This record gives sequence, C-alpha cells and structure tokens, in this order.
Amino acid sequence: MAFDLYVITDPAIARGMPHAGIARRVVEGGADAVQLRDKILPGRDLLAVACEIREITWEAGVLFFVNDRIDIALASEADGVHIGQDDLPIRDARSISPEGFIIGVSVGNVNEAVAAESAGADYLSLSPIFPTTSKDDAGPGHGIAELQAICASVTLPVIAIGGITPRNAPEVIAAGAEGVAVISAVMAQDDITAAARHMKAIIKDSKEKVSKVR
Ligand code: TZP
Ligand code: MG
Repeated sequence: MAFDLYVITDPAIARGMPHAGIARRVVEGGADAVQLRDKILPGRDLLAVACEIREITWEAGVLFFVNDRIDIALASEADGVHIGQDDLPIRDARSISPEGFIIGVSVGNVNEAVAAESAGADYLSLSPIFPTTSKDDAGPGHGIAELQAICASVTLPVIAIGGITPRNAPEVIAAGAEGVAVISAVMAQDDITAAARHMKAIIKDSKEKVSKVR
C-alpha cells in the first residue's frame, strides 16, 4: 500500500468542483489514494459518485476509500473504508468485508491507536495534526509529539491529517508518518493537479531524507 499522498475530496473547498472532477485531477497529479468524503449526499447519489471515482482510480492504479460508509465502499468495490471512533466497530466492519478489503481508522491518542491495531485495522490516521478549518469539529491540533508517540507505539502505517501544507509536510514525515492526507493544500489551489504534484514531490523527498537518516 502506497500512502505518500492521500487526498480527501471536498467539493466546497474545491469551489464547487464535483468529487469525480477532483479525483481525476489529483490522480493526474500523482495521488496514491483518494478518499470520497461527503456528509450530505443521499446513499444512492453517493454510490453513483463512488462508482465514478472507482473507474478513475482503477484505471490509474490508485487506492480508493470511502469515508464512514462501508455499505457504499462495498457496493462500489472500493479498496477500503475509512472509519472513525463512532462508526461501525473494526471487527464488525471486518466481518462483512471481503478478503483484502482495507480498513483505515481515525485515532486521537496512543490508546486508541493500540486498540485499533489489535482490532485489525490496516492503517491509522491521526487528526488534526495542526489546526484546520476544513472540518467543523476537528478540534485543536494534536501536534507533532502525539504523532511521534503514536507512530512509535504501533507497527501499522499512520497517515497524518489536518492543516498539512507543503511547508510543514517534511516535519510530519520526519515524525514517522507514512503519508499525509490533505484537503485544502490541494483543493483550495487554482490548479489542483499541480498542487497535488507539488505535495507529492515534497512527501517523496522528505521520505528519502528520513530513510537516509534511519
Ligand atoms: N479529518 C480530520 S481533519 C480533516 C479531516 C477530513 C480536514 C483536513 O483538511 P485540511 O484542509 O487538509 O486541513
Ligand atoms: Mg468518520
């Protein structure tokens, strides 16, 4: 699983561009994973969008995740689902998933990270690392120290989310994150493809520097 650049779709931040248009552009810019996140669309419409993104990501060999909705992830043959602490428990999600289905879990501290790993998550995310206005209830930033502590306490890949920009991405990777997930650093930019390409280059460069040091 390559997770360097993981992009979460948000049409509002992309000034009205639809989810599939965003997916097409970020895939062109080298995103390794796309997550469809929409808290408003009815299930039927969300499934139609998921199927469109599934086509785009399949063609490009990019991972595709659906936020929260395992039903939509399964029906669209997504690679996986991304769930939070209040969503379906990991073991229940696993029990209705096919072999190889990827379950990502949001965690907020070391205890939740260790619990998610032992319940069978495939990757974890910590959010927000830095303050962000892209998610209403994101809360204050956890900071780099919490990210480091989580990365040190599990063997699963940890994705860092929230307030990540080309400027601070290197310290996030240096703290042990396997990749970064972004909305505004890519979607709020005029050229979404170029912004994704720039972010990906910074992440790859940071990972190379980290691997030389370790
Ligand atoms: N989950 C936690 S923070 C966040 C999500 C979806 C928003 C990340 O957006 P940005 O613009 O990259 O801070
Ligand atoms: Mg959620």
